[in-house]
Amino acid sequence: VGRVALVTGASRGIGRAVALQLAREGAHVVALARAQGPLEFLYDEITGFGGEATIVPLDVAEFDNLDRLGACIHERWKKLDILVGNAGLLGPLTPLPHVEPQQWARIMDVNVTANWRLVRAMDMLLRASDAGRCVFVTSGAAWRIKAYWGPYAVSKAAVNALARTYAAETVNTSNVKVMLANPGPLRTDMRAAAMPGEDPQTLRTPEEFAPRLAALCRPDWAETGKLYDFPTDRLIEFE
Ligand code: NJP
Repeated sequence: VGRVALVTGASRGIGRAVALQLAREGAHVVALARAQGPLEFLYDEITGFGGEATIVPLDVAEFDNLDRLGACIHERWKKLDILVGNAGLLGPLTPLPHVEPQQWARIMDVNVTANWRLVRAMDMLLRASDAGRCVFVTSGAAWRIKAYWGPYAVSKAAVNALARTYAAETVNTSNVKVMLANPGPLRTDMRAAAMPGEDPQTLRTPEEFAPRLAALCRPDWAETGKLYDFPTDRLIEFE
């Protein structure tokens, strides 16, 4: 069996580019998102160049389904080599007092709790790999605080803590490495929704970022608990 990679939010944007990159590098990509049509399109593209993929049309916030997905991956491969927690939601850009409770709950479910549920469902499978690699896509919004980005910033700060905690829990007991990746502004639907006046042509693309993220997933990647910052092309250590 070759390397098996689970990528969330693979139907478009950054996740789609990462799924294609990992498939080109020889991984069997398990591509998860809600929209089935774009996933089928991705499947055709990957198998078209001789790659391997399995598509999973799922809402990442349907937590029981993540446990079931873990059971399916266990049954088929007995391991997971790469987990990319990329699915994310921008949520409302509004002052904190105006955020609706359901909006707050949804963004935490999708951006934070789903990633913890993935860790919970995939931990044994990542440890069963001889070089388990886990990358969570975060955002500079977590530390470059500005008005109206509250729910998103809070959710990404939580993702940072989640990844670093998982790194601390795996560092001495497994071959698992856990990284954060900050894409910076990239030409995607999410960025266009956040910055409607911006010219997308001025932005770098998910296809430029994907090889850098894929490098964090290679078996020879040795770092854990750090953040790869694409805008500066630097590794950032905490503390
Ligand atoms: O976002 P977008 P990006 N269950 O909206 C999926 C971070 N980031 O590629 O379900 C399952 O184009 C959705 O699929 P679908 C950002 O925070 C970005 O820009 O079919 N999947 C789609 O595939 C996020 O964490 C920038 O609608 C769900 C994907 O997620 C990651 O990068 C800068 C889902 C979202 O595609 C990808 O963002 C930065 C659910 N409930 C951080 N909800 C940037 N673009 O500039 C959504 O610093 N998805």
